[in-house]
Amino acid sequence: MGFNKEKTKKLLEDIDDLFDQLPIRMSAKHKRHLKNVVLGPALNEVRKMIDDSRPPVMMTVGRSGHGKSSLINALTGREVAKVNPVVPETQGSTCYEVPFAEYGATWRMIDTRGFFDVINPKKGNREEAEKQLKKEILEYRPDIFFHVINIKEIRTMSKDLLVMKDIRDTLEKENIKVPIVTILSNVDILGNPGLPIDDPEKQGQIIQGMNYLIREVFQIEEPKVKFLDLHHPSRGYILQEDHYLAIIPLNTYPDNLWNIETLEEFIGEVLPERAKLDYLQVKNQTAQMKKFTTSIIKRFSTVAGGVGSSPIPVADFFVLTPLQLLMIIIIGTLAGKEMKMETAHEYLAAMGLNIGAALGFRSLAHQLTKMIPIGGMFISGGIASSATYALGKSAELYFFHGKIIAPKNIKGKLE
Ligand SMILES: Nc1nc2c(ncn2[C@@H]2O[C@H](COP(=O)(O)OP(=O)(O)OP(=O)(O)O)[C@@H](O)[C@H]2O)c(=O)[nH]1
Ligand SMILES: [Mg+2]
Repeated sequence: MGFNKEKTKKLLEDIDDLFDQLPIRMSAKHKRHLKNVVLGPALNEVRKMIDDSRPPVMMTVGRSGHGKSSLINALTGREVAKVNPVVPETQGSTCYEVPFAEYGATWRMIDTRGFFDVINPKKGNREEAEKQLKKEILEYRPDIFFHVINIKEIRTMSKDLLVMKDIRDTLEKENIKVPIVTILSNVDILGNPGLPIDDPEKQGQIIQGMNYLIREVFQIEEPKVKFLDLHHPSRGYILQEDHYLAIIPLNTYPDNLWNIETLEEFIGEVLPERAKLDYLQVKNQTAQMKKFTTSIIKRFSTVAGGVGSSPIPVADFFVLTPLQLLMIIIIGTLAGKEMKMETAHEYLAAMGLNIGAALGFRSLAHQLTKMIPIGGMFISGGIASSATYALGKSAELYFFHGKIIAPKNIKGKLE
């Protein structure tokens, strides 16, 4: 599974070869033209998607023992960061490159320590902490930032929270976005530790904690709050007027994880596009992946429309098949299949096409064109693009939902 760079390179070369083997009678000049306007841009699109993508960068801050390392482990699902080690006095960070070999993805997790432990109300070391932390932020440029606070100590943390807000505000003036999520950890031991987290009494205490933050610490009088989960306010808020400053309560204790999925989903929504692929593949979030798929289908359909600059005979519709096969494989890969030709075979076979393992590309291409609704003698750009769109949607329904709906029965059009 996954888009590792080597596999992508190989697949793009194979697709390129396929184009050269196309059984078409058109002139070499025309064929070259189509390669330049249709296949070339599609291959570049995929190359760019893979080359541009980079690991998501996530950073934790917070007081010692509040659960920063536990959060990193809960998110990655591994023991990446040491939990509860002997407390050293130095400030600084550890950067963990976390490989997910099975997806060809990597995450960069930065576990900081000590910044806030120096903020002492009497000594007032706030400036020093702020300066240090800014330096680290500029060095690592996190896509998202987790300020971890033990919910039981929330009433003594206002200084830390305001420091974070200050840092964010000053960096934003310099056009550096620092999306902060305030994590309220240890909700399991809030109130009566014997009660389950979903107990109404505990839920009420969690909500009180979040409201306290908003009203007493950030001093927002009439907060416009969006619940991250409509049916469960206790699962977290986004402060709307405050540029997705989110508050998410969690239990990151390994045996009793609670609400991690709300945070995971939120991360998937706010990461920059380039960092999404590596994140979403690992987290396998169907809703976000489908958004990605939709944009791929649209791009490929638009590119397929490029044939229209010179309408081609229906018999030569083959020219689009390398592009369409590539699209099918990409959609399959986004849904968790392997990035190789067999993934397209699997889809075509599921659609009832006769694809024996021994069949060569020529018959594969032929079968594919049979499935696509086209009327008339010539294909214009519009038809090429709507046919490609229908094929993409059909592949999406198959790979993401296991539904078998032929492209000609796809409703809805490319907007
Ligand atoms: N019950 C409970 N325990 C937690 C939770 N999060 C962390 N812990 C425990 O709290 C202790 C400290 O957690 P760490 O993740 O090491 O905290 P840290 O912020 O990384 O601490 P430093 O590395 O010292 O700065 C460990 O024993 C964790 O198991 C939580 O949500 N619930
Ligand atoms: Mg730690």
